[in-house]
Amino acid sequence: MHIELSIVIAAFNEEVRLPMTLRKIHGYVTSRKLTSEIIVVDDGSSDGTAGLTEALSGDIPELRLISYPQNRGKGHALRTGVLASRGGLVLLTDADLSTPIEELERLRPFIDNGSCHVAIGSRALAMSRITKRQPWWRQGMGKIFNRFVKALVINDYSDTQCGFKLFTGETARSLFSKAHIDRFAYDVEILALAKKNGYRVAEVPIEWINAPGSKVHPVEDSLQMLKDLCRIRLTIGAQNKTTDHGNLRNKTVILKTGLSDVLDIKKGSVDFD
Ligand SMILES: Nc1nc2c(ncn2[C@@H]2O[C@H](COP(=O)(O)OP(=O)(O)O)[C@@H](O)[C@H]2O)c(=O)[nH]1
Ligand SMILES: [Mg+2]
Repeated sequence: MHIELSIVIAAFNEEVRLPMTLRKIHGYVTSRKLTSEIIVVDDGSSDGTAGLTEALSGDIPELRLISYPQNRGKGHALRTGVLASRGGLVLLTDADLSTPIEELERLRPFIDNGSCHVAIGSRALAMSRITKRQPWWRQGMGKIFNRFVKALVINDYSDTQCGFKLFTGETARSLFSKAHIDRFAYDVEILALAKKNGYRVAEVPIEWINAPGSKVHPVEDSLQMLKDLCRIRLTIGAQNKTTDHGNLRNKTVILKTGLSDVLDIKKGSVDFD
């Protein structure tokens, strides 16, 4: 059976937030008649995440569970899920669905019209709609991290860390098969690999309704993320140069979409204009 869309969710101790998310996604794909699979990767949870996912698969036939005993991090969980996916498109989303699933329709045109291989949700563009903000300290953390990202690895994006990202299936599986970062800096590695390998990426404004119950640890996770940024810099190298990228177009193309947002398409190997 051809699967149009794989939705991959990394879940660590998500027994509270996950059931509603899965029901909403199921309702959405059913109403849009999307042939899909929803892959929940239980990242070594110690709560009922795996059990409830299994129980829900009675009501939600497209649900697939991948579970392993030890917590390895969001990057590892998504890599596992993406490499097991079969969809023509792959959507990554967080277990709390802070970006409503309907926002897929903002990302999808960039892939459907062939202008991009990847469309990433962004909370930091002029047209982003932040209905409920993260706490001030998380916003601060995000801004500081973004400065490090720009200085050390890649300076194309206003927000690398939004959990809502869409890829062509081939692109997702190819990029994640080259990736190594297990924890929260995985997005930066994927975007650096995308640029290095000539994939075109659009940063697209989305809606964000921050959900309570974040599992991110401000000190521990921030330190790990900075360590991983250094690792990405050492392994993939800085991808923030605007010259000397072989066949890559080093030019930002501004496109008008049918949704009347203005967005940036970053660096690809094929001309648009
Ligand atoms: N904190 C944490 N989250 C993980 C881990 N593995 C997978 N995740 C998932 O990564 C996503 C992070 O979302 P959340 O905690 O809401 O992060 P925030 O919205 O950035 O504060 C959720 O779907 C988690 O279940 C892990 O080891 N730690
Ligand atoms: Mg969240």
